[in-house]
Amino acid sequence: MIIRHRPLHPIRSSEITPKSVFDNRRAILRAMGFGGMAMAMAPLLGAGLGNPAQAAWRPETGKALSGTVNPKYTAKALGVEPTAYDLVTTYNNFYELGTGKGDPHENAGFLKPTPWSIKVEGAVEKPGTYDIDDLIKAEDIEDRVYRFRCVEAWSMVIPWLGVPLSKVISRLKPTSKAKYVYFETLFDPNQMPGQNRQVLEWPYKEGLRMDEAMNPLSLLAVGLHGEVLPNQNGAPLRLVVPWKYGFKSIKSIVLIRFTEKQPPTSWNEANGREYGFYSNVNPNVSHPRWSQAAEKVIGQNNLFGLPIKQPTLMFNGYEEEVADLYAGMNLRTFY
Ligand SMILES: Nc1nc2c(c(=O)[nH]1)N[C@H]1C(S)=C(S)[C@@H](COP(=O)(O)O)O[C@H]1N2
Ligand SMILES: [Mo]
Repeated sequence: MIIRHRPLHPIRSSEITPKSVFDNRRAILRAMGFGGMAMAMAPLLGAGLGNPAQAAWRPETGKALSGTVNPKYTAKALGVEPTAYDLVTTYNNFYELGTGKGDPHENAGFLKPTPWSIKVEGAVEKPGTYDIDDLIKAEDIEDRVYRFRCVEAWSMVIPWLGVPLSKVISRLKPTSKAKYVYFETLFDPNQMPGQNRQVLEWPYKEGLRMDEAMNPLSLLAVGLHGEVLPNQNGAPLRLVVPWKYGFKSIKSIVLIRFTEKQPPTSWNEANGREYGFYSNVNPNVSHPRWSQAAEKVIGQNNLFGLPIKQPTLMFNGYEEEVADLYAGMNLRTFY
């Protein structure tokens, strides 16, 4: 979306503690009995969300994670192959970890997704600070393959593991005043070195209208390609709204607020003429600086090694499931 920069820090992923060493440390701590401490604290954090004593479900970064396959959203149902793991995890937009496509992968080691808590506030009956293990229930995790379309006119197909946002919201019980839900990403320049520069007003913010949030397509992702979510993809918890441009899918969420008024969003705040609140994928409405009619398919090249382009679909192909949300709205005005 903006100019390219050099990676922000000299530390490479390879210099970060190897996973085997890390796993071993954890095993030693567990053997010493420290593992039980998290269990003892769970009831405090989980108060109000039922089954509070449930053990932490979340494996460490890079470990296998599975979910119930949702037959509506499989690669077969889409008729396309998922984008390779290496591309999904090395070609990223995550400005907190750098503005170049390779920076988030390079700087991923700064982010510490464990422990992680999420503050819930505003027009809601069950506000509080929840540990991720209490907010996301293992048995709710689904395996869903979604199309993903960035506003920069490229696309991927990503096999997510996540919980329908509607399930989490229903348990938190928003009041009748809640018309929108607003999200914020972590603000911590030590974990997110990109925040040392004011490329956006930090923290990153996004929001949805309540009916968009409650649409069954909206997902809170905790994994991809059968693994715990890699840091560069927004660990440990990020939004996925597949009928909207990628920037709506906010990463590394630490705050969920239910509001009466339409909340501010980062890209709209940065440039309201180019990025609206709705940001529905729409091949008929050009971005002021480029067409949105087609998209580069990441990972698919032609005989000359050039990226294949394909036509962009209305609502990114999810028209049947979401068009009703915008009945009567002029999609040129509400872009
Ligand atoms: N916090 C935060 N969330 C973010 C972004 C970001 O810079 N910071 N980039 C957005 C954009 S523009 C896109 S296209 C997607 C990219 O998600 P991916 O890297 O997992 O493919 O994340 C979105 N969420
Ligand atoms: Mo994007």
